[in-house]
This record gives sequence, structure tokens and C-alpha cells, in this order.
Amino acid sequence: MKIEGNLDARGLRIAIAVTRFNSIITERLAAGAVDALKRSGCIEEDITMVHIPGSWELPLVVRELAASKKYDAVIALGAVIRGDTPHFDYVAGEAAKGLGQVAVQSGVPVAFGVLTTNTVEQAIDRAGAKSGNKGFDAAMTAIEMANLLRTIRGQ
Ligand code: INI
Repeated sequence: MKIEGNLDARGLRIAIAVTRFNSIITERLAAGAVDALKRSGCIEEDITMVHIPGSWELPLVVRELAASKKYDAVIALGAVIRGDTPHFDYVAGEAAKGLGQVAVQSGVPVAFGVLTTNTVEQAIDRAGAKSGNKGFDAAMTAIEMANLLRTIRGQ
């Protein structure tokens, strides 16, 4: 037997948590995520967009969204750019670790759409330029994981 999640977003309720820090990048990630959701059948009313200060705040906010049981998946979007800060490693590390913990502890899929790059140019490349749009990719993963977990749980 083979089990896998499909990419049909009809009926899925999705929350997107997006940072205002580096908003020139994260707005593009959010647009990519919404594009992926809509093109996969998700309707506007089933998409909740939550704006938060920075990537450090993502785990706490995403934990609350997951705990609300209102969403089939949560998409976390941010951009941590090394050139901006000497505490890059702390912000990026805590965001990654915290989001991973939220997913495992809540049982709600959390898609990791946080860019961690050395330069602004690299972030732009991943937010709709040369290297695709990681917000779009994260949304597709959220859809697949929401459907996969539904299947595994027999819903
Ligand atoms: N937050 C980011 O999302 N990306 C960054 O690159 C960044 N830098 O460079 O510092 C950043 N810092 C803010 C941080 O996430 C918190 O919002 C802040 O420390 C207040 O808690």
C-alpha cells in the first residue's frame, strides 16, 4: 500500500504567519503562498493572513494558530538575512527549532518558509526571482501535509 498527500486544497483552512521584518521579501513570499493555495483550489475565505514583527516571534504565534484547531496547516514565512544582524544565528536557529517543535507537539503541519540567506540578493532570488518562490513551495508542502495527515488519520 502506498500513502501520499494530494495537492488538492479545496476545503482546506490555512493560516499564513508572515513577518514585517524584511517585508520587501516576505510580502513576495506571502503572495507566492496565496497564489499556490488559490491555484490548488483554496478559497479566499479559508486563508487567514497573520502579520507579525519578526522571525523570532514565529514559533509563538504559529503555536497559537495550531492550538486554535481552526487550521489544517500553518505556513510560516520570514526572511533572516545574515548581513543585517550579528544575531542571525540566534534568530534563524530559534525560528527553525521552535517551528519544528510546534509541528511535532501540536500535530498540525507547519510549513517552513523562512529564508536564511547571507545577502538580500539571495533572498530576492528565492522570493520570486531566479530561484523560484519559497512561499509558493511552502504552501504546496502545507497542502500535501494537510491531506497526508487526513489520510493517515482516516478522516
Ligand atoms: N527578524 C527577521 O525576521 N529577520 C532578520 O533578519 C532579523 N534581523 O536581522 O535581526 C530579525 N530580527 C528581529 C527579530 O525577529 C525580532 O522581531 C526582534 O528581536 C524582537 O523580538
